[in-house]
Amino acid sequence: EGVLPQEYTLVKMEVIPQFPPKLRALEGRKVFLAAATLRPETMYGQTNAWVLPDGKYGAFEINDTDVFILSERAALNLAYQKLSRVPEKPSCLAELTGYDLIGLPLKSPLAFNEIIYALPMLSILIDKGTGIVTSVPSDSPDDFMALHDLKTKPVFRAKFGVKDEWVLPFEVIPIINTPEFGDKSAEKICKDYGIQSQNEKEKLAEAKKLIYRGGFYEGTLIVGEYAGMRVQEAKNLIRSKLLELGQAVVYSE
Ligand code: A2H
Repeated sequence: EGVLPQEYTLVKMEVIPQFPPKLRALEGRKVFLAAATLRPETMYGQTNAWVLPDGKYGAFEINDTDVFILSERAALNLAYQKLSRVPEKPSCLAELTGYDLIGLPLKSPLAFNEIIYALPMLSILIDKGTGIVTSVPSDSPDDFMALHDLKTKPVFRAKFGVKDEWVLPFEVIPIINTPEFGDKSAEKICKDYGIQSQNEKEKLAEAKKLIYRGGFYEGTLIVGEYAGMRVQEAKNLIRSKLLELGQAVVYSE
């Protein structure tokens, strides 16, 4: 972790009932996977959520209605940021692993896909953010390669019990254009760098740096309410709107 606090937007990805047996204790509540992102303006292009299969998660009471599924560490931080039903104390309703979350159907704010699914990603750091990541394969090289791996490797899907229909129908959605990388910048940069899988950490880190600068300073949104606007300007407008509508919360660590 760096010296400066990182401020994330936690996007509330709602778990669509009926809940599976492991989540029975949560029946009747509003349950969300809380995904930490630095790119709220990309939420139009969500194709799935990422969880770490072996990661430990919990379902925590945030207030009288909402339950967030995230790491215990994030729940503790949230409790100190006034986001816990019991002040300064996480209140856990169910202990879960990433395996329990794979395949959950989700409804996520701004996403053009009405329903998306929680899927396994092996490079998730459980001690960063919430341990839950929303996937935008148009603009994130990590997301693009992880989805590509699942799409092209039936054995990998089988290993984690991932059904074809949670993955195969989901295509990259163009949402941001940059002069340098076009409108599927993650795909382009992964091709240019010859990246073969989500395991190529060093190349992916390079790709991420390049694309992040490009997307932020040169990018223009091409979809949604702010189509035509520079990413730089739209970012905070979109973030504020998500917060205002109760579809996201601020989280720093
Ligand atoms: B970003 P930073 Cl479109 N493990 O959101 C691995 N990655 C994590 C994570 C964790 N525990 N928690 C958050 N992240 C990802 C969108 C996005 C992101 C796009 C493009 C780039 C990008 C959609 N995924 O991040 O190390 C989340 O993915 C590139 C920097 O705190 C989050 O934002 O700077 C970002 O990493 C936070 O990374």
